[in-house]
Amino acid sequence: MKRNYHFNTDLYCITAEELSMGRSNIEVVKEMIAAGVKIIQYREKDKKMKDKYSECCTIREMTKEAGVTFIVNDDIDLAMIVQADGVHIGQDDLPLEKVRELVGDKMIIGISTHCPGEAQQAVRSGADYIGVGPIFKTATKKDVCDPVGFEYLEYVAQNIPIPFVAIGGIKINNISDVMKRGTECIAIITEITTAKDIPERISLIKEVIKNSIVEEK
Ligand code: TZP
Ligand code: MG
Repeated sequence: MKRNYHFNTDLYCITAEELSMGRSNIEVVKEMIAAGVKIIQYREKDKKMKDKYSECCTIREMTKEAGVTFIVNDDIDLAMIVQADGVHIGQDDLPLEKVRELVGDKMIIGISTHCPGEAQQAVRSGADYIGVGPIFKTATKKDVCDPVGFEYLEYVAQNIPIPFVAIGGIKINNISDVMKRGTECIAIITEITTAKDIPERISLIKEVIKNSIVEEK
């Protein structure tokens, strides 16, 4: 039974092909892996399931070979079929307990949360980690709610006993503000997928994260 999930990294990367400057999800994932990213989520809202399946099969092979944790967004069946390491769900998806019944104890379940009540419920339901956001305004996610701000982030850092990942509008210039609130892991989409040189951008982000943590010591 796997119940002690911990992020073994401070950077969680997510795909967004339409915001990847003409590059495919596969190309972007390849660059993320080459840059040393340890957890990657496949997030694809507009493709047919058969195309998502095909991409996820390839990404599963790539991530397995590199020892990278692979999470599939939204689609529980897809995550199971490609033997991803985990699935990430939202508040409007199937109840987490029911997702757990489907995927079993070995698969990681993450859930997006926006307020203390949702975070507490996620813990009670057996989530392995929660998403906390959007921290800042972001145009990447459609139908996104207003930014939750630092107050909720600080609440989670101080009160929620499972790992969390801060997400939404995180850029080079605000990473240290996010890390200062007790964040151990940040999730980023466009600050990485829109970069001309993805490995260079990732190494800069890692540097900024490292320096933010050092500042706090
Ligand atoms: N969930 C909350 S905000 C968000 C998701 C998937 C989008 C984050 O994208 P970006 O480009 O890092 O703001
Ligand atoms: Mg979702």
